[in-house]
Amino acid sequence: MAKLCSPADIHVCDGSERENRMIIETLHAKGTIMPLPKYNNCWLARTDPRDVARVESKTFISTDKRRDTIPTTREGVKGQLGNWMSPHDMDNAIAERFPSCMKNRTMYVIPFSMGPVGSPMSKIGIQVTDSPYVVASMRIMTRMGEDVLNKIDSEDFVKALHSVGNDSGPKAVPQWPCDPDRTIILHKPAKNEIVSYGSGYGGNSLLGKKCFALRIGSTIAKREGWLAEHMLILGITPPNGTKRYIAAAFPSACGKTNLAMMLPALEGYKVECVGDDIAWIKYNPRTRMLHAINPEKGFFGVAPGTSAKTNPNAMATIFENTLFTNVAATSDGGVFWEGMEEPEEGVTVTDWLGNKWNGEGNAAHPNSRFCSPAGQCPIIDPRWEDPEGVPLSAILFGGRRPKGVPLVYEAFSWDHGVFIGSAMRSEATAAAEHKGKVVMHDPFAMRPFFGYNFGDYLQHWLDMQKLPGVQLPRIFHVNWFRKGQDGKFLWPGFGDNIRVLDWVLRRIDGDDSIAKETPVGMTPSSGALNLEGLQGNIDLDELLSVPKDFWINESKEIGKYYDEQLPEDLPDAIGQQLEALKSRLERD
Ligand code: GTP
Ligand code: SPV
Ligand code: MN
Repeated sequence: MAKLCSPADIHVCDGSERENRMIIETLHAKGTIMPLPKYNNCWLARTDPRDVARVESKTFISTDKRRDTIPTTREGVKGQLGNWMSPHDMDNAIAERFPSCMKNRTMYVIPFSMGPVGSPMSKIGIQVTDSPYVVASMRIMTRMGEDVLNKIDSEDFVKALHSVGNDSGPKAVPQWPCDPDRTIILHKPAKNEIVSYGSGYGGNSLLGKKCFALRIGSTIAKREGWLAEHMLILGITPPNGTKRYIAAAFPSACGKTNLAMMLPALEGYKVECVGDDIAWIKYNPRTRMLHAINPEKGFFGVAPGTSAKTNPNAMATIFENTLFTNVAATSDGGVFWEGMEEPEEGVTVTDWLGNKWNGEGNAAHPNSRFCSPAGQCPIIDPRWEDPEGVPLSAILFGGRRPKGVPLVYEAFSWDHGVFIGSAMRSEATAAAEHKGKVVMHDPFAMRPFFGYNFGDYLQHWLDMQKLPGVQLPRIFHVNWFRKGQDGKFLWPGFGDNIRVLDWVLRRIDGDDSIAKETPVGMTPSSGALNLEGLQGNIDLDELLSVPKDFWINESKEIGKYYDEQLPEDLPDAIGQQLEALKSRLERD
């Protein structure tokens, strides 16, 4: 890589505190980050305004056969389930961008582990990068350094090459080099390789996250018989003391971090956080359950909307040893974003672009983030680094559905649950380059992250039933984002979501009296949700309703999606589930 990129210098990261101070000083001296003296060891980075989110359209998986990566679509239909590139074109894309791209820069070599070092569920990677911001972030997000390097005794690790590139055009921001016009994110599953050029932001550059833990991870998982998913993991202890773990897949910026750290509004419940973004899930022959680890070591969380009211546990986590990106700064050395408590009298705000903020427009970028050590979370689960992972009792799917989709419903079976995951849709958010609030298909919250053909992925999920003696988690769908006639959310969300989790737990316990059958699944029967102490008027009938016309349309839309996007790759069992939904709706 050094021969290709011609760096001025090579630094192999040991992960030490001393090294970290050196990296931070380098970033400070370059003007990439500024100190936030209001807090302990916190820093703010402002990116080039053209480099603020993941770029799905420039993200490719490279395999010999196109169909190994993406389903064959109907003639004339643009595929929405990932982008394929031939190995030849991938080589060319690299050759066009990387030669001498690190000239005058240091090449950092980052050995890192996804998952606790030494856990049988963990995997090792090495990322080469010319961005000290990436080094500082990877140190928070992964287990990085010497321990990991010492574990490497073969070629069995994921190889990740990253350069921010260099666009010296008129719009360039010197302290945040990048090359937006030529940005490209490439993956070669056959060789466990990732190559990323042109962006320093988030999932484009912290290659352990989406590129490794999800895209390459899902291909390894397919080969080895486990699952790599875009899911939070939490532990929940109800008043009866029986602790359970659940995982939940919501699309980007749809509430994973918030649910993973929730402060329950119901008395006597305890929620503890294992992870907020990614779960690696594997059958454990000892318990006969699926066990999950969080492969990450930090949170790269959405800042806007985070407040003492919505997410006090996040607020207690992120004001120490944190690297903020694209949030607003306050004149007293702190940070600010939309939804956060107002700054004190006399304190002025500088927006994420570095301009004085007059209260109009966004102070923070909607996809601005905090990058904080997970161990700082006051409710981090005692087993969050358990090498065996935690056993999953339930899996939730969910998204932003302003209309028609009830607060919660439960799948009739595993096949039905997999169907529900495949049919997930959600409003677009600022986490990627999409414009507007259009409702998009986002199956399993994985649309931007599949490492292989979605049809094969569905079959792999279905095949989990074949594990000998397996006790699979129950599957549910939730929607915190249904809106009333007035355009306001019908459900208070956040800490009150415990009321839904409570119902989920009681269903797992086998209480049949609290659910009623609807065409889409089992929903809470009248009076079954615990609404004790809930403020204000909640239109529960509306929240839980399953409008027939809406769902007839929805089922047609799902059918159209399958037919256009995977006419040849959809497993029969999923097609049958759609037919079953349609006939239940007819009967209704
Ligand atoms: P990624 O890190 O992009 O994968 O996002 P995420 O799924 O972790 O989303 P996160 O928890 O950061 O939430 C994104 C936005 O949704 C924030 O602005 C939250 O305030 C908001 N949000 C989260 N939970 C709820 C909820 O229950 N109700 C409402 N109304 N908003 C919520
Ligand atoms: C997401 O978009 O789902 C994220 C943020 O978690 S990023 O790391 O940029 O992918
Ligand atoms: Mn995410």
